[in-house]
Amino acid sequence: MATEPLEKVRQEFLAALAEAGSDPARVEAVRVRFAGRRSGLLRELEDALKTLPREAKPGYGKALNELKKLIEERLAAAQQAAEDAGARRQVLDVTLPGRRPVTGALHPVTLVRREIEEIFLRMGYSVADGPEVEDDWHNFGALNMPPDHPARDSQDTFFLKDGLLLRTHTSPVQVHSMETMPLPIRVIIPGRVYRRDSDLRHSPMFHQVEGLVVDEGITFGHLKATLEAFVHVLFDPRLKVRFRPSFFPFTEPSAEVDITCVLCLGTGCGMCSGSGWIEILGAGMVDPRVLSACKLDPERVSGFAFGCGLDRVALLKYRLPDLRLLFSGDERLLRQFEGVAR
Ligand code: 2NM
Repeated sequence: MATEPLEKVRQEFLAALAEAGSDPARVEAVRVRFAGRRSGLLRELEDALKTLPREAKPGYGKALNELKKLIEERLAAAQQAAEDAGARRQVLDVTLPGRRPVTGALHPVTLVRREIEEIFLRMGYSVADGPEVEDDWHNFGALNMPPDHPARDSQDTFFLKDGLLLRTHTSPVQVHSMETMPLPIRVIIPGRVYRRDSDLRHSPMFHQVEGLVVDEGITFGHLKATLEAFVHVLFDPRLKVRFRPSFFPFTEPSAEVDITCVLCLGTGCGMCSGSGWIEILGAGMVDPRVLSACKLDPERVSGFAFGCGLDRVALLKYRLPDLRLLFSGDERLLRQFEGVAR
């Protein structure tokens, strides 16, 4: 039979290809040997067609075309397999440098909260928390805010049903502490607070941290030293701390506390409106009426308390330009805090 050489080549091809496996170089060698344009075996078989007697040509030609088709198809499949295997080898290349896993980042407010907690824990305080939904007594009444006090105005407070409200400060937790903790009391209370206020500098929800110390013999001197130590550890030991007389219903005397501007260190800049000072805390001696309301004897014990806005501290600490960034959920802000794990 004239087609015998075709069958031989077919079997050789299949054997060679099986042996080449998915090694790209060996698959290529098989291609050159069988389907190479200049000297491949297929080419020789084509040339042989011309030398056949006329009656043998149609049968040979048909078988040759089938063989060509088979070789082309099997080669293409083997080349694809070799390529896939190569890609898999690359995926598994253990010598490649590792890819950094996507990790979360702590929110700047969480970072400063934890930092502040740590500072006060080292000074012997404990961290307390309490409900965000409070009653009138804990948010206002016990804090020496009579019913007609402007801070109770519905402009500021989110009132709920059944006499409940969203706490406007974390002070109600201080009230709970005084009602339940044994002396000496040393607590700080970080948490969310709510006020009906929303503009460039105010968010209806913001974060506060308040502190409270109650014991026999607590003085304004203790308050000053505590807040100075706090500011020096949190920001910078070079900062000055200034107490300005002020008024809060729940403390007497009361003060607003300024620190040297953290941006210009006192020379005056946009951040401090040229004054060199930034207000960061309110503080004072717990009013005797508040102590009495919490069943403590103002003749026997005294205390100091302070409060500050965590969000503002986060802006100062991380030099962020806008309060609204903190609540925008913008990943680009958070990405900058990746790896600032604390
Ligand atoms: C402030 C400023 C001054 C404060 C007072 C009390 C309590 F419960 F002891 F009376 N808690 N927090 C206080 C005092 C809060 O925030 C600006």
